[in-house]
Amino acid sequence: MLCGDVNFDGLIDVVDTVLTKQYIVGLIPFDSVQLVYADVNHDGLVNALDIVTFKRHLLGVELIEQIHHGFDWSGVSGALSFVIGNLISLIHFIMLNPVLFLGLAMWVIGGCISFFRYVSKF
Ligand SMILES: [Ca+2]
Ligand SMILES: [Ca+2]
Repeated sequence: MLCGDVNFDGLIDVVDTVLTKQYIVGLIPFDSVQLVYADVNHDGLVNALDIVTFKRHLLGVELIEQIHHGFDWSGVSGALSFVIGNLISLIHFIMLNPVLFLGLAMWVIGGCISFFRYVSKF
């Protein structure tokens, strides 16, 4: 998934620029995916302006903006690894400090019980 990589070789280079030029002048057809990737300035059209953006990208003046088409899973997997990481460190903590954890748990439970006793008086 690389915008600008119209021949799907993992690179945005002069070959992609040449192919896009050939498409614009009608020498070669592009499929629907290639049309999305060739629209490097994201204005919904594949034309000479995209060639300008290609050239600026190749010169390193301006990088082609990567827009994620469809659902982006990186956020989900990041959140998931964060939760799993925290769970693992919690389990580690319990395994390393069982007495401390038990004491903490008893303290929390005891606190809850006395709180409910206090509340139930009313
Ligand atoms: Ca390419
Ligand atoms: Ca365009």
